[in-house]
Parts: sequence; structure tokens; C-alpha cells
Amino acid sequence: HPIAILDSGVGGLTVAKEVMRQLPLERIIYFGDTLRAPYGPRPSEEVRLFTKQIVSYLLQYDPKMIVIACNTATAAALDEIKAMTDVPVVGVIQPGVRAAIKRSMKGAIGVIGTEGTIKSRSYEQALKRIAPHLQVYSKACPEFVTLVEQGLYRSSKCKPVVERALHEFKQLDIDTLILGCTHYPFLADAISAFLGPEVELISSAEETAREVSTLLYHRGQLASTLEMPVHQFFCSGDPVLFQKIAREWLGDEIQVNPVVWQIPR
Ligand code: DGN
Repeated sequence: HPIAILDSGVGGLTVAKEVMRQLPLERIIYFGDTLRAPYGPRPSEEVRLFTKQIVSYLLQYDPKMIVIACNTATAAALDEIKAMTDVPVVGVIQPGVRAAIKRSMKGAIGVIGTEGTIKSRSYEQALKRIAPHLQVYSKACPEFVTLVEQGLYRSSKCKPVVERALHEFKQLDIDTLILGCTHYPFLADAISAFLGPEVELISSAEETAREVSTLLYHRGQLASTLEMPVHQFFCSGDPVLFQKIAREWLGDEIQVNPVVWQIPR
């Protein structure tokens, strides 16, 4: 049984890459809704509907776990998706929250995400539920998603965009910044270069992969074969652009032959 990973686009590849690194024997089926990305500006009912459609599609492949590798979809739909199936469902918000609380010494934490995620106040609430004294500073950075979806995350365009979006965080005394959108680890180098080594970045990708690994271990469901898995990729938009970004991000050793899923009308 594979692990199903889904996102509004290519952002969930940051989670997929970490799962591949931490659990190299697990087979992944990945879905990127590139046609309908970004989810960030959409109303949450719509994000819920899209997420449910994708999960219904992926359930046909009999996954042993579903990873909602999109913060916007996690904030909007995690509970409903959990109610939809007996397959365990993992979101990306809780793992990042726990990691940030563990690492922050000053108790001053920044959160960046899409408009949908920031408006939902999911991070703030989850952080304060565990540690009410925390100072939390949140900001939506939708322009980061556009750069990544266009495959421009290594271009010279990133630096000015990052600096403009994050200049307020320079003034604040945070020591931890949660990358609350799975597209943002693509820009981690540019973000780190601007904020400096005093600010530790928390990637929901890394933390979520750790959670997947822990859960599979406790459920006795880790892959038992020794063969290297062949992953499957689906997208709803341009497969050529998806393949280019996925290959660049995952490395040549991973075969990416995306199949286009026509979204039902
Ligand atoms: N990657 C998604 C997230 O983590 O929120 C959303 C990006 C988007 O669709 N705007």
C-alpha cells in the first residue's frame, strides 16, 4: 500500500521529498492540483470540496496513509477528511507547531503561509493551545507560491520578493519562523539568507515526514519489501511543467511521469 500525498500544486513535493529521504522504501502516490492552484485565496468551502475530490480519487489506490501536504487544505479540511475514511490522515500544521515550540528559546515565533492559512488562525490557535504565553507574528506571503508554481524558485526574482515580504520580521525579535506553506521550503535558502542564522526555519515538510514515519512504525505498517519503490505522480494542469519542477526538486534518481487527472465537473 502506498502513502498518498496531496497538495494544491508542487508544494507537497517538499513533503514527498522528505518522506522519500526518511522512508526510502515507501511507495508514494502524489497528487498536485496544479490546474486549480493556488488554493490560498479561495474560500475555505471551495478548498474543502477540492480536497475531498482529490482524496476520493486517491482512495482508489488503497493507500495506507493520506498526507494533506498543503497547509491551506489542512486548515480548511483536515477534520472532514478524517471523517471520510478509516485510513489515517496526517496534516501539516500540528507537526510544525510541535517542532516550533520545541526549538524556540525566546517564545517569539513567526508564521508565514497563504491568505487562507493565516486567516484561519490555525497556527496561532494551535501554538497557543500548547503554550499560551507565546508571541506569535503571522503574515500571508502568497507571492511566494506564484514563484514556485512557475518554476522560478532558483531565479534572481526571489531575493527582492522575499525581502519585501519579510522585512517586518527583521524588526521583530523572533528566533523561529514556521514555513506554514509547503511551497516555501523551495525558497528556504533565500529566506534564510535574508533573516540570518539567528532565525531558525521550521519546515512543515520535514516535521510531517517525521510524523508519518512515527505513525507507520507504531501501526506496524512500515514497508517490508527491500525493493526500491516506483512512485506515481498525478497533476491536473500542465504535466510538462510539473515534471520539470518535480525532477529538479527530487533529483534525477526519481522517475517522474505525471499522469493528468481530468477533474470531474
Ligand atoms: N502549498 C499550499 C499550502 O501549504 O498552503 C498552498 C499553496 C497555495 O495553493 N496557495
